Amino acid sequence: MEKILIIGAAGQLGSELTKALVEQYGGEAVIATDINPQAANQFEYCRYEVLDVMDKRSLQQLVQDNQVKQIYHLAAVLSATGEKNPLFAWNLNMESLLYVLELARLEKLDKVYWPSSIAVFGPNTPKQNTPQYCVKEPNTIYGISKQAGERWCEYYFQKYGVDVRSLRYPGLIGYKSLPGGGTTDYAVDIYHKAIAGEHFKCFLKADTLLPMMYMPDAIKATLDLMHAPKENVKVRSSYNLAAVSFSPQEIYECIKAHYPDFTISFEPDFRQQIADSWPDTIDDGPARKDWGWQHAYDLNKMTADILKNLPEFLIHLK
Ligand code: AKB
Repeated sequence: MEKILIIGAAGQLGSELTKALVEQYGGEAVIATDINPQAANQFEYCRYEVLDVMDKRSLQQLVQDNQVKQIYHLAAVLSATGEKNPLFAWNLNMESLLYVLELARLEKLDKVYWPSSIAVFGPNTPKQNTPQYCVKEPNTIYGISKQAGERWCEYYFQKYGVDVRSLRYPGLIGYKSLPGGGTTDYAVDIYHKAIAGEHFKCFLKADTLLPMMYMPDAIKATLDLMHAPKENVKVRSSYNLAAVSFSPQEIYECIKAHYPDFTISFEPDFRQQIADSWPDTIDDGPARKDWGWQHAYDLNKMTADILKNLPEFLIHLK
């Protein structure tokens, strides 16, 4: 049986995407991998292997031994963590992508998925309705690695016909995993604090507008793109993708409508500069036109869903 391999399956996106892939293709068809051995108990519904993506040989072996035909390469160091150790972030983000693209070429894989991000944009990018094609000049190492990665993806498609597909995710918000070192992750943490009855200290200013997306929309976008007929996938670097934009003040007010005693204070740190370099809103017209992208969740609908499900999810974790 042909297999789908997920690298970085225990991360924020990976844990939910792996589940969705198992629902579509069956547990037998999916191999989840992550560097974290403790993550095994998260994957009762499919095979789990410990894999360091920098271990080229093990990755190749896994692909060859299991008739792997698709790879979702999700492992990455995110923006805030990347700034603490830029060379490590560059190495991991770039080298691992190159291994995967090269493997896809040599082993003639059917498809590869690799996530990019709004972090490819920088301070000279138009901030409102940021178009698909415009000045980028990212100034975080994460953004630089994503921009370079996009160029590699397009190169492998044009030069070698590797069917690699990619999305520039906005900040992703889910309740099934904890914040993972991103600048937009304040919008994950804030729900945990509200439910725990704790005060929330926000590391961004109250009015910092950023593009965001609820996880079910992100999963849908990813699967829609991967299922789109090849000829419809016209952007081979990475597609702009959007749902909602909001600020810390706006998400706070939305949560406060459910938890009236919830309190917040704003103490911006180095992540403010990262957030300030990213767009306020994104124009994702090409994704909507080429493969019919539509989002379903706005801030209110997302908040209601998270506040309904998170308490039960946390009980389950214990
Ligand atoms: C981050 O904040 O680093 C990520 C991203 C926007 O790619 N969530």
